[in-house]
Amino acid sequence: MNKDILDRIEVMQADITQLEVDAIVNAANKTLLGGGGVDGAIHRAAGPGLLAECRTRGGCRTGEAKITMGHNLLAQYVIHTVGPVYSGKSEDSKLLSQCYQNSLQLAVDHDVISIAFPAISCGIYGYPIEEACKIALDTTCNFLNKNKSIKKVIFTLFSSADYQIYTDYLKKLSNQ
Ligand code: AR6
Repeated sequence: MNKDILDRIEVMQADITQLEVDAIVNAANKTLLGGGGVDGAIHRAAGPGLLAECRTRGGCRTGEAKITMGHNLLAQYVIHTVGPVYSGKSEDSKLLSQCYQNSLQLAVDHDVISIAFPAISCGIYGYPIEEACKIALDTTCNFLNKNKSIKKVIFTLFSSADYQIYTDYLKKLSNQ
């Protein structure tokens, strides 16, 4: 994998709500009206203004993405995307890839230079982290190869086990 692309990717064990980036991505649900997991943490940190803005968005389909302001977060924007509920069918991977692709495209459309992702679908929605990690990194590398404007994509993992899976796959890509 091209070094210029890998240099724009970072893996971090952190709470995504604390990151000072242009945009953070939320693993939301179709209502966009908040929930548990990272969605709940983002809404708590952003304050009630985020929910008020989300109410105006009319929900979001699986695989698609919508953007709001970051409100009380350090990030200027929140990009809300809805990952698939893991079913083991082949369409899962297509939809998860679309989440990354559509979030990155929305970021570019809003002149975002730095963006952080959580492991979309890997909590409540049950996507196996090893498979999801490959989809996240492969889709992002393809996108960064075609688009030069985003300078930093941070993959934020909560647990050290998930962090290790991402780090190992990134290392594998850098040896290819
Ligand atoms: N920072 C970074 N990662 C986090 C944080 C955080 N603050 N909190 C959790 N994670 P999940 P999903 C990790 O369940 O599977 C919500 O109710 C977590 O360890 O948040 O896409 C929505 O409203 C896991 O690896 O999202 C939907 O109904 C990853 O973030 C549903 O959950 C994603 O876990 C979406 O489920």
